[in-house]
Amino acid sequence: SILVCRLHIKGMTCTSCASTVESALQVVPGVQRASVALAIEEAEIRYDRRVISATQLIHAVEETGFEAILVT
Ligand code: 9UX
Repeated sequence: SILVCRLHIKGMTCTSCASTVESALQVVPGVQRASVALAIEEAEIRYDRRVISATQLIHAVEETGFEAILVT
């Protein structure tokens, strides 16, 4: 039961910010793939919805200190 979601992430200003968010997402149980595009301030995450929800993915981003909003 694999889904893809995109999150808009506020406050990332450098590549290190983007790496922090990307790495945090990649180690979340249920996440199969996560990539962060700094230029468009977005994360695209492929995840198993039997393990984790989009809301929990948002919380995982916010633990790194950035605000996240569900795009799709
Ligand atoms: Mo870059 Mo982000 O120096 O919080 S790591 S600004």
